[in-house]
Amino acid sequence: MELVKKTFGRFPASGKSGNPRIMIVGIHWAGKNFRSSGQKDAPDYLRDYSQRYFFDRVDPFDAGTGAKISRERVADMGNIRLRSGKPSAAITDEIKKIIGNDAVPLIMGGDHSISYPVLRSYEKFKRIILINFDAHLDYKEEDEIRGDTVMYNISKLDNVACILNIGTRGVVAEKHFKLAKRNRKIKILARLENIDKTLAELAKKIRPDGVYISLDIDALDPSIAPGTAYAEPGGLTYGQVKMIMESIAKKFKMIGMDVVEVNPALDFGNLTAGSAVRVMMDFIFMESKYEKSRH
Ligand SMILES: [Mn+2]
Repeated sequence: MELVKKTFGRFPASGKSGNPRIMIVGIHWAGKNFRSSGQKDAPDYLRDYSQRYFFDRVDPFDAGTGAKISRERVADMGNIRLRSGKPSAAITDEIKKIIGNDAVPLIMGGDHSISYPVLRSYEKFKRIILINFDAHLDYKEEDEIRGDTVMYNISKLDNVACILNIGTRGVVAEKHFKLAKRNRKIKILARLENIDKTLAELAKKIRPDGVYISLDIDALDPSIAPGTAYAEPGGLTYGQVKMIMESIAKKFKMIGMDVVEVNPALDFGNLTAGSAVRVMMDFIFMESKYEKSRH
């Protein structure tokens, strides 16, 4: 790991606090994305923006939900040192260590391809539900791990029982969409108001031992997240994502999250950074708020 001077939200850097539950990690990797490679700059861009919080001095409190956490609960581990040629192995190794300590990784990508080496680290979980907030299904049936093939490849992992897509709306080749629908692990949430019912059905059917959230920032509406390579109108509002996050936290053990595809070079007035950082905070709040009420 490479420690950073400016930590996310000014939370303690790794090693300086006792036994953090949430470990923030940056992965500055933009894989084989042909549209742009700016996603690799996102981790430190989001950290810069998050300096407006002062969690080195005050405990985070969300006036919207009443959630409060101790700042000792979170640590910023810095960025994963990517070995040249083998970034994917380095990612899997580092995330495995975090999971091995019973901590929850909160990851800043990077392009969407990073979710594959991350999910591969979750060996100790056997029936994961992956909630994929994304305008696209990222489902091309090709073995090379890229942003547009990542969910196909994750669907082949034994420990991932289901991928629930939320925010799907991009203009794509119908062929890939049809192939995705044929895969019994892939689900698409058609109507947001059905979220609680859908989660309840999945809980019953799969009995997951953990839920992992992947947030491709293009799931959000471009009016609040323009800084991404494949922005599509008609996306989720911040409030919708927050509501869904709370629904997930009430029901399931949250085992990790990534926020991917933020491209600082395409951002406008820090809007994308503001949305991404706030959703990350909500993950921290919700994971903590419902920790004791589950199971
Ligand atoms: Mn994606």
